[in-house]
Amino acid sequence: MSHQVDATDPRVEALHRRMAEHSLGGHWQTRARAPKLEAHMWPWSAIYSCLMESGEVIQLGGIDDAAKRRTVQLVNPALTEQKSTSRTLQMSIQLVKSGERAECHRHTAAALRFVVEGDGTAYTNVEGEQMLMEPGDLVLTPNWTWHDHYNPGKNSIVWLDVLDVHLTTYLDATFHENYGEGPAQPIVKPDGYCRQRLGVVRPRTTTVAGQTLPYSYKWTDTLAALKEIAAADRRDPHDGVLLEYANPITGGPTMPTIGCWIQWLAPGETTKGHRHTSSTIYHVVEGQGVTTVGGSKGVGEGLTWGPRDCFFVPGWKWHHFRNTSKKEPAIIFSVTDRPVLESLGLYREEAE
Ligand code: GTQ
Ligand code: FE2
Repeated sequence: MSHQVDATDPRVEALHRRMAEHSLGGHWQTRARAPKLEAHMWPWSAIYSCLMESGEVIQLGGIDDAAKRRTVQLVNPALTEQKSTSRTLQMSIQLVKSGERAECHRHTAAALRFVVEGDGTAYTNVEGEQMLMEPGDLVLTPNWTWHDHYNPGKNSIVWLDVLDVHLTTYLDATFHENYGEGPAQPIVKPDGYCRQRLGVVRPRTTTVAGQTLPYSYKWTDTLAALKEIAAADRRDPHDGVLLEYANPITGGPTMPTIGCWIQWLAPGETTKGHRHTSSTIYHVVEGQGVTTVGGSKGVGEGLTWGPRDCFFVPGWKWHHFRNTSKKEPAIIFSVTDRPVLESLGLYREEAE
């Protein structure tokens, strides 16, 4: 026997009214649901042309200005109010032109940069360490670390920013502080300091502080690992050769809230499908292919991608990859909220 609630019954109406007056509600009453997220593609051509136009039109501002950073944000069509890329993460593309400085601050949102374009002369200063940025490098700016960017070179630099700011905001834990002593913190540690101190071959004096530390992963090391492991044919059925940027101290995820991964699809490779509760934002480093998302196993919407395109795969959607080139590998960088789901006991996966 099923019982329906008749919301037009005057007694039910009266109850609902009285409850609302006291800021109360009934489990049987409807409520707004968060929008369902769909896969989405941001072609690099659109991102890049808007970013270059912003370089002409938007003056990089001081620390208190709206344009204290010059970024173009990837906005999920279902999350336009928050201007958010996924429910948890923000991916944006930042431009720092020759001679420009983005002034020093820190925030509780954790951030990272993945370099797309540049001549290796620009740097981010994280907690006093000069981290030179070459294409493919990954630079971590963990929660509450001071950071400023400077481009002393002749050419512009372009990188991806990823922040967990929507998660910190959801938790009412977003805080921000400007550096009080000028536009930039002094450089007190040379480039490479973090790798000398925390790399896998390191001085015995390294102390394990427990918190996430500033770190920079060089592209030469990442690419060498990808090539070696691809040559050894150590592949994941769902992602090709899939490598995690491990936290050098804990061996765990890149940061507590953001996992960074790099994957390699061999020429012509098609992966098997799977789905998991974490969501992922991808950036193609090189190559071309199709990611099929949604529907049931193997059938869904095809996202066709080429170099530098960015795309989003929501949680719990089946997806698989195909490298459409018969000659060239495809390399894809990605960021995921998987560490959050895992640490809360909410990570779940189904696979073909
Ligand atoms: O470069 O410090 O995309 O604070 C968003 C917030 C970049 C940054 C973003 C930030 C930064
Ligand atoms: Fe920042």
